[in-house]
Amino acid sequence: MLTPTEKIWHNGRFINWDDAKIHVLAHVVSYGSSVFEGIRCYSTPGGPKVFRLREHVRRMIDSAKIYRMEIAYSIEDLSEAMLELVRVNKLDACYLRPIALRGYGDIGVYGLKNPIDVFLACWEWGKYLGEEALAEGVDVCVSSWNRMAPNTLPALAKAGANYMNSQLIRMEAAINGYAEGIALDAAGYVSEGSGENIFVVRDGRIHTPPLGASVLPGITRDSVIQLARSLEIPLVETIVPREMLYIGDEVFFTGTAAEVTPIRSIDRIQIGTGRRGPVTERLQKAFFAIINGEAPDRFGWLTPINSPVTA
Ligand code: PPE
Repeated sequence: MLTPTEKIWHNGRFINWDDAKIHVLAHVVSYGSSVFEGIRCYSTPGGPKVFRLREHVRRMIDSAKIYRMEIAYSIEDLSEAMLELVRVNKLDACYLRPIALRGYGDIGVYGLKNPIDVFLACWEWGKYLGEEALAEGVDVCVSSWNRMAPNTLPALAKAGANYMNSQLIRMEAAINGYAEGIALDAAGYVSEGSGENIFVVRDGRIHTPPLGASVLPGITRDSVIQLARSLEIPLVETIVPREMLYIGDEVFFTGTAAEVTPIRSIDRIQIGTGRRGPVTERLQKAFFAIINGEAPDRFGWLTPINSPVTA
């Protein structure tokens, strides 16, 4: 479970973990009006380094913009504050959770008059789908719940409200004995997991649903796309029919929490050989070598916690 750290950043200053509270009538509690991020800081021989900090902060600002939330801090301000947060809490490897929410003020759906509160928290966090999952793969199902239809809840925004849909997917999967559920989009094509993007490998070619398939524009997804290109593994962003999952040679999830996790069965149908496949393994190795500081950071993905943030 969550191990508290000493400090949480709130609107520009550090407060104690236990003081990071909001009022029950804050807008977000009734109406789900928050945007947030999940970011990992990795331990490397060169000290703790944050993975793709700028891209995560940018996505949070984008999410806020979609919801007309004015965040009083720039990408640089928030990036700097997050590096300081990790330093202040004296953490090495950790997970960072910035959240912007509509706070306490008016009551009612409108919300534009309510203040925007920004909190940045971090804590130590292990593997998401289990330690074994990265090597062995996970057993998952196709969810009976679809992802949000276009023009309902915007999928490109990482908003708290979207995670009500994720919860339905995740709870149903868990109760039925699966590690995770894969949701289809409103048209019935593959979208993503409750908290991961998805990739299908067939005949040496990688397929992943496009942003129009109600997916979160995952930063790990983008990293894997960059890695595949540099390793010259063919990759296409394309509509993926459900049944393509079952006949894939390899299927895997990507996400900040899940990193690159192989899938060994879907709806109790074995995927490929029923274990991590060679393409997944190559991408995993390349990914972990960079984040663990064993290979050069050739894409500029890592920010040391002591480095000044530049615009
Ligand atoms: N889709 C969804 C719905 C999602 O929540 C995530 C991240 C991704 C794709 C992958 O995006 P990225 O992390 O940028 O590669 N899910 C975060 C939250 C999980 C949670 O349980 O909370 C995460 O992985 O940190």
